[in-house]
Amino acid sequence: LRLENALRQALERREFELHYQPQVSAVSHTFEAVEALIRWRHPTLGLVPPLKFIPLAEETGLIRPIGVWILNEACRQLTAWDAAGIKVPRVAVNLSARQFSPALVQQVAEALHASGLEASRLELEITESLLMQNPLEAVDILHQLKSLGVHIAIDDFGTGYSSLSYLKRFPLDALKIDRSFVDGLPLDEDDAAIAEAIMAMAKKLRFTVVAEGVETLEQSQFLQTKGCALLQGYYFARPMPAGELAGWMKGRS
Ligand code: G
Ligand code: G
Ligand code: MN
Ligand code: NA
Repeated sequence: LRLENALRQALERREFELHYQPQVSAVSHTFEAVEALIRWRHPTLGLVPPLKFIPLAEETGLIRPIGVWILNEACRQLTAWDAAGIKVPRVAVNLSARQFSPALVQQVAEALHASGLEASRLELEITESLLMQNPLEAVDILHQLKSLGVHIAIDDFGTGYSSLSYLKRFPLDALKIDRSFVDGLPLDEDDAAIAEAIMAMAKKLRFTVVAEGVETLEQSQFLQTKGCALLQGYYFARPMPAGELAGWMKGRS
């Protein structure tokens, strides 16, 4: 309960921050996007990772106001980078199932409007299980989000139970191969088979593929050879505070 109360106050006290992890082109390694990842800078506990508080935020419903803050902050940060001449093409934001309601469309529209960010520079990451909880409602909400112009990606792809027939019906732009399948690349034959199958299917359905958890040059090369478009992982960069991104970009050019 103490954690719950602290979480309740954290928004007012501005204790949340977004860190950003780069995504690069698999072919050219050029910088293409960032994924926003929330952290809680607790006054005594220090930097609390999302796995320690997002589940509680989801149970208590606090994820809804926190989710609104995340959307606004990510969009604001991109336009702040624009103003500073720092070129960050796109930001991906994670959504929890509890945020995925008809109200979300208005929240996204407002975050875009308030920041002035072009909709195509915002990507929303959702999970397969979220979509499969209520596929008909999900299709409807996704179409409304798409008509705003935002991109939609399926996060942790391959770990949920999505019906492949639904993939075709959802208006999706990208699949993110879960890092559990990237781990064993290129030598583990099962991981390689799964990663290749996802990329082959994505190509037919014209989805962009993003690999997460890329930690080695070998993984990066394997994924590029098999047609993965974007790579994200410690091999390129860890998630970092917004203020460190410009330095990271400079350091690699
Ligand atoms: O940032 P980290 O690498 O510890 O992320 C761990 C988990 O927390 C991931 O599954 C990620 O999807 C989730 N997470 C991180 N940031 C956010 C966020 O802004 N919103 C939601 N809903 N989940 C997040
Ligand atoms: O579930 P989601 O994909 O949104 O969360 C991404 C999570 O993966 C974050 O916790 C992020 O810190 C973590 N992550 C990002 N890159 C790597 C990586 O190369 N290796 C590992 N082990 N974790 C990573
Ligand atoms: Mn994600
Ligand atoms: Na993921």
